[in-house]
Amino acid sequence: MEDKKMLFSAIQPSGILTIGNYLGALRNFKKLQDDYNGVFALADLHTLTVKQDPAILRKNIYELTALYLACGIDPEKSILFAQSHVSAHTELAWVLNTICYPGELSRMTQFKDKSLKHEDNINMGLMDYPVLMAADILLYQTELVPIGADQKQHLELARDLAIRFNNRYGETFKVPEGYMSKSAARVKSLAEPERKMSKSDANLNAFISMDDDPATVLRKFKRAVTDSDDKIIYSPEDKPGISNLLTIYCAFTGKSIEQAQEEFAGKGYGDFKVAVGEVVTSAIEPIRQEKNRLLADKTYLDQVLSNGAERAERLAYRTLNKVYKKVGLVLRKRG
Ligand code: ATP
Ligand code: LTN
Repeated sequence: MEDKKMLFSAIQPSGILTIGNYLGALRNFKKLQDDYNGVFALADLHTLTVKQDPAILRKNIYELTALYLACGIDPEKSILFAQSHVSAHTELAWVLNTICYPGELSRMTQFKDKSLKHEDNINMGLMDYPVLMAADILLYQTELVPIGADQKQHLELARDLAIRFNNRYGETFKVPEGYMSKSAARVKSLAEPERKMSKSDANLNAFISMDDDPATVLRKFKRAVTDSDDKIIYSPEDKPGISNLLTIYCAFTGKSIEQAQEEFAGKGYGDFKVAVGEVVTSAIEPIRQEKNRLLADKTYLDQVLSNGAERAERLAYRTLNKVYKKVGLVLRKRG
């Protein structure tokens, strides 16, 4: 790989992604891959921490691979692969488990939230999730990790584990920094604009999925919850619905909130919602079509993942072997 800093990020193939995931994650990945050696994973093992239908998971893995590519991740420039294809991830997670304390994991916000949400399936994997995530990151001597605000605590743990390991066994891991894009919109639900837009929302009208066709996008925006005063003004406290639509409009057009307010001064919510629907459609429809084109060619997608895994593996085992040596394991002699 080129002499650039390493960047790692991952997305779980746990459903069809929303425009929130696109603006908060995928769109930034595409931009960052030019300045860094990008390593992008499908965090497929992480998805097993909540119940999955195997057939749907398999489909989602291909969907996400195709979506990564359709959003502009270049498999020549960056490494795109599935976490489960590189066993060094679970191997390093095991070693990191031995220096991580249960209290560090049981107090994680995501663990607490997901335990409440999935009361019938509070499993060890759900609790250990951040250690596997730390292994993902540390294997690649990563310097930068683009993440959403919800993953900040997990990144902090990855840093703590890296420092703890380095102190105990000698310099081994780079200590990664988080990257939260300032322009990354925090997209809210269209049905309850106080809450974030989430792909696992039971109400399908609450989110725009990257798989929604233009008619669906328009229909969902027309139904989006707004107040009744018909003024297009940004004020998240008093007008969360309209403010969210303004955020989305600006994120997709690159306009400032002031410019958008000016553009729609004197116009009603109806016109504005149609305009939001149009800018969103014109950005995501070509991606959707390209994704569907790629999805029809599973052989190509398998090949991309297989090449990615091979390249990822080489880097990952370099770090894992170093770790095994440092802790006193004897490396297997081959041949
Ligand atoms: P789930 O609904 O299954 O919990 P999610 O839609 O919240 O999932 P994740 O898979 O947890 O999404 O997140 C992938 C990435 O997408 C996160 O790191 C985060 O940066 C980004 N992201 C998710 N939701 C939003 C949002 N509403 N606005 C901006 N970015 C988001
Ligand atoms: N937990 C993350 C996905 C994820 C990740 C990672 C992100 C798994 N491993 C390593 C950054 C770095 C999520 O759900 N967004």
